[in-house]
Amino acid sequence: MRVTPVRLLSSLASLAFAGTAGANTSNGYNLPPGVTDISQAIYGLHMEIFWVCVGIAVVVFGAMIYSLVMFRHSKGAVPDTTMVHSTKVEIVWTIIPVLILVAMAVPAAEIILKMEDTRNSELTVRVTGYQWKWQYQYMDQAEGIGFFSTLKQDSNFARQLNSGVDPSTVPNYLLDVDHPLVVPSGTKVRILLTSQDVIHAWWVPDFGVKRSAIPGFVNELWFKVEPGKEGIYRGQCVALCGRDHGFMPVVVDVRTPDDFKKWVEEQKAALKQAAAPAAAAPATAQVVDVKPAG
Ligand SMILES: [Cu+2]
Repeated sequence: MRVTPVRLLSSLASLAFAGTAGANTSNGYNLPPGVTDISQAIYGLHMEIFWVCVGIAVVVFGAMIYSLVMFRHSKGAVPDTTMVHSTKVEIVWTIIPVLILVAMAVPAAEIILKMEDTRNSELTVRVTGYQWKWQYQYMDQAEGIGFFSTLKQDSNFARQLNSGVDPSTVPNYLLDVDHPLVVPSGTKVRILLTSQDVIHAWWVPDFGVKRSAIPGFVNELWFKVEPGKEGIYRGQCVALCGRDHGFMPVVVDVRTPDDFKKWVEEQKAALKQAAAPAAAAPATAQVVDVKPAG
């Protein structure tokens, strides 16, 4: 197969798309701007720093190329040795990069502080990583609701060796789950993140959040999806956690606060119904249960 420039470009583009892991707001070439204040601040900072880098490259390479062309040997240029070990030059080319770094560190630190501020959250969800699935347990107004979130059946079937299924025919292949995390928009959602076995990491690119889930530790993160940006957002486990690391995606279903309230009521009603037969069991069964052993 001949490698034409067009073919090369298109395969590079598909690589870039593969790297975005289902991010809804990414164009495939850049970070996704995302749907939260934090993700947009991260994107803005990333672009600012990018243009600083472009500026530095233009100045440095411009001076270099200009010097190479204008003062080349064939033009009879004579090396100027007066600048070697010049204290003045050393000071200037130390101070300028330091100033640039400090100027970049200030906005970066501001955003990091904002990311770490989990105060005044309105909904907390405990998220636990397992080989190879996620568990979501709600607190606050959705206390009592909890479930496991595992890879969707069609993806799980298609991924098996010799399944005979073409993965490209499976919608959201390896990026869909049976039970997504459901959260309300316009609400500060705090995630308490841990793991039951090995280190995992919870990542949703469009929320600008990614943190390790470590056994024995609880890490915090938060996000607040802007109203009007409801929808399905996808991410992945991003800490190599064993054989099926690639098969424990993260799916977040963002709904309006009203729809979320409805969902919570439905879940609670279902929980009550599931508990009902046990409560209605004959009293004799309970007597047997409490009999002391021996
Ligand atoms: Cu994992």
